[in-house]
Amino acid sequence: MQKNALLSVSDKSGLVPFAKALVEQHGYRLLSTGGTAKLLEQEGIPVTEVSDYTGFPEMMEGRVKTLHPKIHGGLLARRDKEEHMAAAAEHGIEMIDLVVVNLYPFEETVAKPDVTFELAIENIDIGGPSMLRSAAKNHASVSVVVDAADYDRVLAAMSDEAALLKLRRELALKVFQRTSSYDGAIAAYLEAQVAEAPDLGEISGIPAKLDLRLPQVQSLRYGENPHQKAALYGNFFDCFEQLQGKELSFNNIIDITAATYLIGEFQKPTVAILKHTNPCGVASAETLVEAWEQAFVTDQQAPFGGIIVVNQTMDADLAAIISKIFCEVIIAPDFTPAAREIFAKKKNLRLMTVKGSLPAASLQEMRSVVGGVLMQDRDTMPDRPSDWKIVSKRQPSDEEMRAMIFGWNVVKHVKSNAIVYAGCERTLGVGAGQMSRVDSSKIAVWKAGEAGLPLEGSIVASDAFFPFADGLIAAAEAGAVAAIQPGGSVRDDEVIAAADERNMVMVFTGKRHFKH
Ligand code: 93A
Repeated sequence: MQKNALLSVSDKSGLVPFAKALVEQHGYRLLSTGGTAKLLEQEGIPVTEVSDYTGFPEMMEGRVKTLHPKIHGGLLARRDKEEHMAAAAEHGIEMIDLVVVNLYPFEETVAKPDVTFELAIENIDIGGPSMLRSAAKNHASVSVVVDAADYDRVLAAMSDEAALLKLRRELALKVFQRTSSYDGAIAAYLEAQVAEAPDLGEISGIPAKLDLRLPQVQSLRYGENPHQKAALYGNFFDCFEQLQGKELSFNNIIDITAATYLIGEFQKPTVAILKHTNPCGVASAETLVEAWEQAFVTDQQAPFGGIIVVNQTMDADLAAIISKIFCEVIIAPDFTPAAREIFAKKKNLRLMTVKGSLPAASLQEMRSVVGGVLMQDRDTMPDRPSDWKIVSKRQPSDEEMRAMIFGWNVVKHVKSNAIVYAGCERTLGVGAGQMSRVDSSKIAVWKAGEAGLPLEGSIVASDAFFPFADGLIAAAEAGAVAAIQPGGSVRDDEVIAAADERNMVMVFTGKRHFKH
């Protein structure tokens, strides 16, 4: 009787000599799917296309090639059962004695960094595993080869009936091992996709399901207050290294996070001093020492017990100045050995370095709420001055523009309602966390007054729109000559008119930066 072998492989290595031997030495007729048949034809090996045998073309972009009763009947029919053989004869189904299949390269596909979900799905092989399973189930009569390394063993066993039967059982086992690991890889990929699936497809990185299995990395002495127990979870210490000082407190960790995000806005040498997550003084300059002087004068009291963050290696010059002040934490990309030596005398002072860039996890932030957590993308979408609109009659000078960019970068990091008065790359007064925007403005003006910093010629930055003209008028009276705000109030016209009357510049950013 004519023996049939079905060959359908994605990885075609070693196939040609194997196929040749099947035909020439063992008298097989070969059935093959499109790509495999093409290769065999090119090599002059006689082959029948599965589509010619079944009478059905390969269709749906190859999704349906071998899923046909003439294939699966030929693989699954029990040769020892009359009824099976009669059904096969009735439907023109020939027996298939040997199946050689390896699968669409799913694992290799999803291992590529740029793989799309669609490509991964298309690489889920359906017909191949179906044939492998049919043949493996019927290994009493069918040899099934899923691994090219077995080609020679199969050929060798063909002349020995007992050896072939024994080998078939082993080959069947290999099939189920392979299909189960293949399905395992698909399941693992989909599991990761489901976990990462954007909720409603709107915000990237916001998972449909949150599985917070973060390890506890440090139990903290206490929480926000001494009577509250607390611990730190996750990868905080992948991002920061503590060089010296007392153990970090719960509040320190929150402040370090706020300080790191704030300093990330600036490229020029910049110093920021924070207290309770709010910046009290920020300045950029040619050197850190100059930046420090300007940041510090904004608020000379608040830094006591506060956090200082810089964006360049801190040297001994600045270390000598800062070491005279009592602060809780200093954060820098690095410290020179001389700076380290100065700070070493202050045993309790916590020195932190930032290790590389922040992990992807920090692109989102979480807050606990009754019965759960809220997650959102961090407010990191860049603000491009080229997207801003100058809505006033007067155009800003270069210096005013620089001051507005600076003020806008700071106000983003101040608790709402947030008002920042700034000069060219330095804060002059900060008003944070008030229930009314006008009150925040009043506090900022008062703070500037306390610091002896005149606001004449300053700019004012507001994290959300001025709902009425009163806030803007108050800023103008305090000395501001330009205002930067998102815009979008129903009374924008009145606010712009008030700016024009006072010859002020007004910039609408189109984007607000609430920080609740
Ligand atoms: O798309 S499939 O799941 N549908 C099928 O009916 C089918 N039959 C065989 N994939 C199918 N195959 C797979 O095609 C095999 O497992 C093999 O990996 C590949 C060989 O295709 P070609 O011979 O065209 O290169």
